[in-house]
Amino acid sequence: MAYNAIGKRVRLSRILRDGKAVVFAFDHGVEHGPKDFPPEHIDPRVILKKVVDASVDAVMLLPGMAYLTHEVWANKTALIVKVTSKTNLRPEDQRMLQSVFGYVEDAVALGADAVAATVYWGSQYEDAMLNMWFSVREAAERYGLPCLQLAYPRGPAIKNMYDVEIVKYGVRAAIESGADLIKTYYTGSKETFEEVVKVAAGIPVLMSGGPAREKPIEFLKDVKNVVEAGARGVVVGRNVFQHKNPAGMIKAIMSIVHEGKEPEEAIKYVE
Ligand code: FBP
Repeated sequence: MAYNAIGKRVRLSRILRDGKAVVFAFDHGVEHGPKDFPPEHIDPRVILKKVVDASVDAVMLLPGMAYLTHEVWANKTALIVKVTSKTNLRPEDQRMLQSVFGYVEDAVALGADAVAATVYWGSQYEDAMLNMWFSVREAAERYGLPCLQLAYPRGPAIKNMYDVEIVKYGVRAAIESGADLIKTYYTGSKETFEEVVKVAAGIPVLMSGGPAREKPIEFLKDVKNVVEAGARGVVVGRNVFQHKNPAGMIKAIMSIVHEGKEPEEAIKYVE
């Protein structure tokens, strides 16, 4: 086996320690702006310390954020460096495109365990996003870094991006484009998500968190459903950093993903 194949395997196992993972996504400052963060979390180190101390499996950060906060996460959790992004300040017709936001070499230099890049399948800019994805993947392959694809079906022809057939299409495209890990939308039920996991054909699928739910128990039920459907975990941001008890939310999610707890038991971490 080539050196880089070993490297990929070693790094993946640092993220999926028991085959599953809870990843804290914290790239929203660029995609949504600082308005996403409650005042107590405007200093990124504060929220990152809370989730790292709660033993989250990995954090997903843009390169500059990984640099800025390294004292908080280094040697305590796995690191996924996301190298694509966009702002919502762009003209609306260009928001279906992410741009280069760093390089695989930056991820390597920062000590990352994986790189992440978004593809908006179905976007009018799909071609540009695929060029970006394949250049990220090519470099990551050379360094033995696993590639997480945020496989998000979005575009003018997509009426409902949570529709199971649409999500399955994105997941199929993700595996055919060489993703090592796939982050995608919850399709609303365990049964439909089972279909999504089947389409991934063994490539680990992680549920994307989505906007913060009014009732956290509802989010925990979604987590339970996807794990029972065969997902390997979740990549969650807003449902954690917009909750008044982020550490408790991480522990609750971890207890479902890693220990198989029921949502009604898990919610006790935040009550
Ligand atoms: P959430 O759990 O907050 O949804 O985070 C996941 C994520 O994909 C982030 O990585 C990303 O910044 C954001 O959601 C994108 O949000 P939107 O759905 O508004 O594009």
